[in-house]
This record gives sequence, C-alpha cells and structure tokens, in this order.
Amino acid sequence: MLPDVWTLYRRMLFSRRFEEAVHRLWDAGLISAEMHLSMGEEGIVAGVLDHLQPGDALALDHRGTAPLLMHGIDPERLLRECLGQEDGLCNGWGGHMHLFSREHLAASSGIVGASGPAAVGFALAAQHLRPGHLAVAFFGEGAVNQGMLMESFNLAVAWKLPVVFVCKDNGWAIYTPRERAISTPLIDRAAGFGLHTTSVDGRDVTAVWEAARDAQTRAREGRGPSFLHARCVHLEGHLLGDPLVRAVRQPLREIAPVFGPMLRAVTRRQGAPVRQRLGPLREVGTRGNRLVSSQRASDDDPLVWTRKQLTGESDRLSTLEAEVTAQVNDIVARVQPE
Ligand SMILES: Cc1ncc(C[n+]2csc(CCOP(=O)(O)OP(=O)(O)O)c2C)c(N)n1
Ligand SMILES: [Mg+2]
Repeated sequence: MLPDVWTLYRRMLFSRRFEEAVHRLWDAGLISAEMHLSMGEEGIVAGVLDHLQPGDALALDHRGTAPLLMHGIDPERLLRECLGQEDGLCNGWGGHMHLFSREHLAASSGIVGASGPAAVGFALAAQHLRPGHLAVAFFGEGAVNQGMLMESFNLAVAWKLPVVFVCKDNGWAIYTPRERAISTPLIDRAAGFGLHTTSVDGRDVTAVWEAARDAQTRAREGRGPSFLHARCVHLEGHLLGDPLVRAVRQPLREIAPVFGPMLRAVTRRQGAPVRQRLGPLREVGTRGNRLVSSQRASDDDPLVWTRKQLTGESDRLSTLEAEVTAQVNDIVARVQPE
C-alpha cells in the first residue's frame, strides 16, 4: 500500500504556511520570546502522523507546531496560544513550547528529552487501558544524550510498550554538531537497548510513511517499541532570528558592526596567544558555513521533494496551494490583534 501523497502534501503545506505566518508575527514583535519552527521537518511529521488513530498519544519536543496541526488541533487556538491570548490552546500560558491537549492526548515540552518519559507513560496507559493503541515521541538527535530518554528506551523494551521513538536528526543541537557530542551512530545506540530500528531520509515523506507504518503496526500488535531515525534540515536554523544564520545570510549587515571589536580582541597585546584566540573565531566561521551549506537550496526541503511528485497535475496542484494559503490567511486575519 502507498500513501496518498496529495493529502500528505496538503498537510505539510498547511503547516508551512502556518509557520510562515508565525514567522511574520514574530518579526512584527507580536510573539514574545524564542520561537522554534518545524520548517524542514514536515516530511517526517506527515509520514508518521498519517498512521495515528484517535486514542493514540503524542509526546512532543520544542517543535510542536507541525505535529499538533497534523494531529487535528484547531489551528486558530494554536496560533492564539503562540500569541499568548487567553483563548489560546492552553489559555495563553504554554506558549509554543509547552502545548497540551487532553482531548488529543498530546503534550509538548521544552525540556530536551522529556518527550521520552511522556511517551512511555502514554504507552503504559495504552497497554493497560486501550490495547491496540500506541504513543509516538518526537525529539531531536541532541536529546539522545539525555539520561531520561535512555531510561525511556530501556523501560519501553523491558515492558514491551507500544511506543515509537522518532528521532528527527538535523545534525545540530543549537550550534553543537552531532559528531562533537555523540559517540556512536544513533541507530546502533538504540539497537543496543533492544529497540527495533529503521533509518530513513526525512525529506522523503513516502519513505517515512512506510517506515512509520511498520513501526506502528509492531506497536499495535504488541510486538514492542521501535526507533525511527530520520534525517532533516531546519530551514530557519535553530530558532527564529538565529544569529548564525543571519550572519551567513547577510554577512555585511550582521558582521560589520562586530568586526572592529572582534579584531581588537584578537590583536590585543595581553591575554592568551593570538593563535588560541583565533581558534574560536575559526570555529564559528566553520560552523556557520556548514550550517548554511546544509540549509542551502531547495534540495533539503521536504515540500519541494513532495511537490515534484505532483506537478503532473498542475491545475489540481495550484488549486490545492491556493486553498491552503487562503485558509491560513483567514485564520491569521481572525487572530491577529488590531
Ligand atoms: C534539558 C535541557 N537542556 C538544554 C536545553 C536547551 N536547549 C534547547 S533546544 C536544545 C538543542 C536540542 O537539540 P536537538 O535535540 O537536536 O533538537 P533540535 O533543536 O535540533 O530540533 C537545547 C540544548 C533544554 N531546553 N533542555
Ligand atoms: Mg538537532
């Protein structure tokens, strides 16, 4: 069986348009504090969530927008929550990182790795109260050094829980590259706990869909937990306004003002040897380049990948895109403060 790519693309595009609107509202200063988006993860989220059924649970990290939208949360209430409004999903108290819906059995947390224990709790409840149902945990590769996530892997296997751990691996935990912090391939680590493992390209929604179908079937049939590893790129960097992304996209504007003080710091007579002082600067440059080359071009964008499969029916595609854009514009018009 193959997925309905039109439906998956519609969901992915809705999430993208929604987050583009969030981006504009954040730029306008209407959303306070940090904002982490799911842009670039939509292929993973759509492929996994297409298999969820009412009664299944969802434990999320700090990038909860796409999963919640695709899980059926009212987009208007979600946007109101991001804006801190009283009639938001969590009455304006949660913000974008601490979202919760009892009705949808969905919860997110800004504590890296916390989706592991939450999913294990959901899965234990499903095992006892709702056999045939399961829990999904989403987290980044940075979370796999968190003890509580490792404990969750262990208990899930020991208790044969119906849970699917989905690792969205963009290769970065803020500015720490994966290989600086993680000793072994993630898939090996997960296999070491006895988890059933699969690795896919997260840009390819069909590949994710197939891997997620197998993992979720195992869980529903009581055959135990899985670890689904999916590579992706965060198209807007770690968070909105990411300084490193800004510096690489607009070097003159961003770097010029700090260039003088940096040069003075490096050429100062006192202090550590110049070579030592240059080290961190070089490191920032290298990471900036890597970050941007990993973000460059539409090659990394799951929407571009998916859209290519649909261009044969160009009228249908334009209608779908116009409908989705209009839906999101309507929501924004209703929610945006005067
Ligand atoms: C327990 C904990 N430690 C540190 C942080 C700060 N922090 C927020 S996001 C993040 C990086 C997480 O990287 P990853 O899990 O790969 O997710 P990504 O942001 O790449 O999606 C860190 C360290 C936190 N929120 N919680
Ligand atoms: Mg990461």
